[in-house]
Amino acid sequence: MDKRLLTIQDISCVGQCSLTVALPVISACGIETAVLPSSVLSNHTAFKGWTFNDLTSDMENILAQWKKENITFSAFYTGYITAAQIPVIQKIIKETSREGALKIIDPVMADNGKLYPGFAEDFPQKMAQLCKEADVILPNITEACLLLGIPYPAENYDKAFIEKMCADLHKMGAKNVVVTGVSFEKDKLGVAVYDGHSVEYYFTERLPVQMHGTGDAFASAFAGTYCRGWSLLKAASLAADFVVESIKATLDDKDHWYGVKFEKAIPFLTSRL
Ligand code: PXL
Repeated sequence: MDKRLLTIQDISCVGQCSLTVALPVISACGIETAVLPSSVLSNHTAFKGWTFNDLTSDMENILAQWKKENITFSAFYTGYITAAQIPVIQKIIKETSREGALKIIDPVMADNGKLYPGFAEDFPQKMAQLCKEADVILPNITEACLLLGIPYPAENYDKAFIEKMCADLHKMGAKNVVVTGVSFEKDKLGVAVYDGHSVEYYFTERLPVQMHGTGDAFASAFAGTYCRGWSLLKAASLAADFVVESIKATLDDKDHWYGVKFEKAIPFLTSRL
């Protein structure tokens, strides 16, 4: 039986993030992708304003129907969700997992030392409960600090800090840890990958910009390739390269501030599979 992945996150109708990235990217990796929209927003929360329609009760109805149809999944990938959705997601995973189903949790909640708008101060502790059960978590450095309850170091950290962070996140329960946005040299940016034995790194060139949605593009390419059976490091490396290609495809359009043109990098991604 082929694998079927379920991704649970919001639909931001406009903004090149969450489900509008996950569905095309994971599908392009050749993996059947089912979606469970957790909320619908007019656009993501880096715009000046947005509408938000919470779909938590719909998630419960959908689960009840799936159970009647014996619908099951071989992988789960969660992204931007609310605190109230965490127990619902735990139930969905418990009740629809095939044997050995993979749980990939991107603890989307913060960047650059700050929680995204709308998340309460205690949200990271709740997200930590979901991360405990994961096969792989994909935090950026801000999210990793929030999960661990430690101060955000901005740029002031070294290898020992990152490696302790990976070990501490692993101790919390996640089997594998991929920390994104790691940099020890100013023109290189990459990922630290920890499987409970050793920390490995992959770096790309650092482009002189910060763009929205790169975390979702990374997580989606990672989920698609990891689900294909790639190793943690290989999946994280291609996902990092995919993000670089997506940023490069966006750089010449100065007005395009709200996301990355990951669509233009999909041929690159599929050529590397
Ligand atoms: O890219 C992460 C993300 C996903 N979904 C929504 C967001 C954000 C980041 O701001 O606002 C709604």
